Amino acid sequence: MRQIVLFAASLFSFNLWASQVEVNNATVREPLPGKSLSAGYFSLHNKGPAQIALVSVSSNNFGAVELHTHQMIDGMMQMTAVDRIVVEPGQQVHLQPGGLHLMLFRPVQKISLGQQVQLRLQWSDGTSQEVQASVTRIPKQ
Ligand SMILES: [Cu+2]
Repeated sequence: MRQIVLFAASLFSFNLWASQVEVNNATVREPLPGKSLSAGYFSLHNKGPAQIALVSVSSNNFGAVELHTHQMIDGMMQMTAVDRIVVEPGQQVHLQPGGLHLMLFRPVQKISLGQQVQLRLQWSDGTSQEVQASVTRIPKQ
């Protein structure tokens, strides 16, 4: 019994150490027929005392993942890559259609509706965090 309690306590402290950011509503869009890229979304909530930035995302399910935003360039809405997504203490940042998003390239296998996609988030403080995103036709937010 005591061993179980100790094990649970160490898991809990590891989670606290691993990240100060809560990740919610992670979704990946089902790729359109014949397309080998997709978009991903989630909400980030910085519950820690310091600014933190998402610096990269990787996935076992995709060959490459980029951080993107939409920007007005020469009067046209275009996607551009961003280096990092900063989350101030207490702040929430939403990745959503028309704004910040993940761009996922080259699925390793066919990505189908209802499937879970693993995402590994790399933070500016050197920690990383794994989340499961569900494959949906329409994002949750
Ligand atoms: Cu994009």
